[in-house]
Amino acid sequence: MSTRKNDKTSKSKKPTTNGSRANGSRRNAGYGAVDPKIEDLAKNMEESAGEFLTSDQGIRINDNQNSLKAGNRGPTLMEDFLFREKITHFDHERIPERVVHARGSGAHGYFQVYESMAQYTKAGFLQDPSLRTPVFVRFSTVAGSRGSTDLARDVRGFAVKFYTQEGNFDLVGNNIPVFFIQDALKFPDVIHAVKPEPHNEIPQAASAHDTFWDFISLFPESMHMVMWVMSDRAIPRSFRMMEGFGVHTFRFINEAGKARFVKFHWKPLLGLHSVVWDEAQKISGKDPDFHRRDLWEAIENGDYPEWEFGVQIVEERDEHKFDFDLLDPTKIIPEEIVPVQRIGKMTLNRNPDNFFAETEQVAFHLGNIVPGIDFTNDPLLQGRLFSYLDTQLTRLGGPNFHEIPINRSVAPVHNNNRDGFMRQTINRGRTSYDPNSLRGGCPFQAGMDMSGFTSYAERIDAQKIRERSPSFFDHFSQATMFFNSQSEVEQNHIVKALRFELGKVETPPIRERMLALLAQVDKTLAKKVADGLGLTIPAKLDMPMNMSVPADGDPKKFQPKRAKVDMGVSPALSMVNNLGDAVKTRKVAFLVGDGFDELSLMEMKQALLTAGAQAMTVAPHLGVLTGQEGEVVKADFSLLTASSVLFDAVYVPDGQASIQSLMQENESTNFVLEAYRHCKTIGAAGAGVELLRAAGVPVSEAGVIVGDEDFEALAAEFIEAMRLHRHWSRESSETQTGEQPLKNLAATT
Ligand code: HDE
Repeated sequence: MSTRKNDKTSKSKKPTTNGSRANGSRRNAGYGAVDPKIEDLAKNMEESAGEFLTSDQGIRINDNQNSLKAGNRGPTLMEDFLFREKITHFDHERIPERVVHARGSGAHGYFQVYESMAQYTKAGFLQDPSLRTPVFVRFSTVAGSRGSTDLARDVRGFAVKFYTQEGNFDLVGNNIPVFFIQDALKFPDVIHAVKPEPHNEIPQAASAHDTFWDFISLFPESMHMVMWVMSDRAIPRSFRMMEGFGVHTFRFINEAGKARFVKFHWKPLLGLHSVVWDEAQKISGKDPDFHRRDLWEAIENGDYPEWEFGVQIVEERDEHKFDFDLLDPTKIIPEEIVPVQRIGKMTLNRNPDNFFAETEQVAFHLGNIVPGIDFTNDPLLQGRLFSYLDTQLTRLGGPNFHEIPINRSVAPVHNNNRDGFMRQTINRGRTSYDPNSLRGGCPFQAGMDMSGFTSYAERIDAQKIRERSPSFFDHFSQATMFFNSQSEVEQNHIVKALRFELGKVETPPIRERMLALLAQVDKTLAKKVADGLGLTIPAKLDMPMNMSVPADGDPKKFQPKRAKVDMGVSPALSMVNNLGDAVKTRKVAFLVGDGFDELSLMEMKQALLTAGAQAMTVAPHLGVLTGQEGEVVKADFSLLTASSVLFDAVYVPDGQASIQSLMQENESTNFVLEAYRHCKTIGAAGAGVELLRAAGVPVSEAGVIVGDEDFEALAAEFIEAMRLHRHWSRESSETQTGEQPLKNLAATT
């Protein structure tokens, strides 16, 4: 039973004889007219259907099976230019992976503003609700290498390139609104600490090791971010179900030149959802491409992911009215203080044609901005302005990476930059300097009234100094606010995550220093983590912290302040307050064997499809399954090729014979029991309940939906249960804190 919706994009992939795509749906992928970026990329597209095989020089190849040899058992001849070309190209197919965010997945789409933002910004793409601006988005993990698992506990990159008519605007954000460090100078340190340890390159894509926690335990400004990374935000269910944040405070500038501070947000229409840590670890084995596959399949199925674009705007006169510094990237502006205005929507509706050409070669840069948007003096932002251009020189091999199709602006490019490796542009004419008279002064500068970019004329009157502002010194208040804003279940997950991570640390003093820091955030949190580690919380913070004290400096001014400001709670920070639509696009596994009851299967399938979810059969064997009335359905997976961690919910249709055949396989009871333990919605019709009982799943528990005859009502109840995403009440207090084994579920039935 394949439940995929009509495959819109695959139709468009039919090659045409002229080598370009028959791209009706690409052209009309929501643009009305032609998407300028699709047109632009088309110039570089190649498809081989109906074509001769050629060398890179265009020579038609007659034999691609044998190298040129002296006799059919003799040595290969140096002369074989076809062999040498093919092997040489292959030998050089790899480029360096990104030093951070190496593992990523991309998609194309478009952005549209809801109404003109002219009051705040003159940015062209934020003026006209009828204008669709093409975008390319790349999601990523940070620490792992290119082939690492999607489900690592990690920050997710959320980088958006807007191909605006005024040039590219890159919003290079994350799914967490703060960062570990306040000064870009510390970036290599925090990244070296989290990456696999240098002597043995262990562990891959994991922060649970000594060097990371050694650094963190000596670096209290990271505590707010640490709370986020230990929360379920760091193990999202899908890229489509996570928020995005610009992190830094930026500026909006309007036509009159008036500036305001702005923070950028992405709000997913599917709500915020995560998996649980045990599930994440198992997915990493069963399907390390889980997030990549999810994004790809959603787009192929026509379930286009959507985010609303949000802004928090602060008047310049209010810059100092907060308990924290707007320039400090370890702080958020709570939404309850400055609401997030949703000003537009981004839709991802097209998968890349070629992973390397697009997702791998895309180069984001925080410095790619357009008139109407500008920077602030956030020291992390300032450092990033250097890094993103610089890193591409090594990764993409020279200064011409802006010419790579995915990076190319749709706005025309004319300047006096010249030459360099792999230059594509053929600049005509005699002049490559400015001013010139030989070319009439062209290309010429644009006035501000012609979209010429002018930096915001911020007044600066200061001493050159290596110092942090004391307004950056409160490292704990917002960490405490984040922890206090979580539901009990979410708090327990943070405790478990810290017990896991610090439990993997081998050096005892690192654990102790961390407990002392956690106690600054919340004493109960620290106590629970300490209990799990079999330690007590040290009486005071180990010194020194933030170690760079200048010879003539006062060491105290570099020390963190204890949490003094009670910031209360921010309900917006809890994922359980942001459920959105937890049914749409979700995958439900139907456990089915031969002899299933057709009605109980079809009623549920139909109801799920109507609600926008997907139903997939998992069976003792692949091929087809025959129902008790003789109807056949296709098995999408066997119990060997699927696992409950890859699904959002499980349903067992009625049918005595079906249940008997399922029960012969241990995997079927594991399947439902694991789904139960991960708090997923489980349903069973008629005899299906026997499978739940055999697995030890208590049928009276929250989110376990059973029914006998009225399959329509059963389906409705099942879907209502799915809306909650998970049934956390099943996590007993013992299981939340970790060490004790799960209770014997069989005994409770
Ligand atoms: Fe990045 N970061 N970063 N970063 N970052 C890179 O640029 C850097 C930071 C983010 O999908 C690199 O092209 C410094 C914060 C994303 O291609 C590099 C600092 C945030 C991506 C770099 C930061 C980010 C990167 C590596 C501290 C969230 C992936 C490859 C000042 C707001 C973009 C590359 C993609 C990638 C430097 C901190 C987001 C080395 C120096 C804070 C989403 O230039």
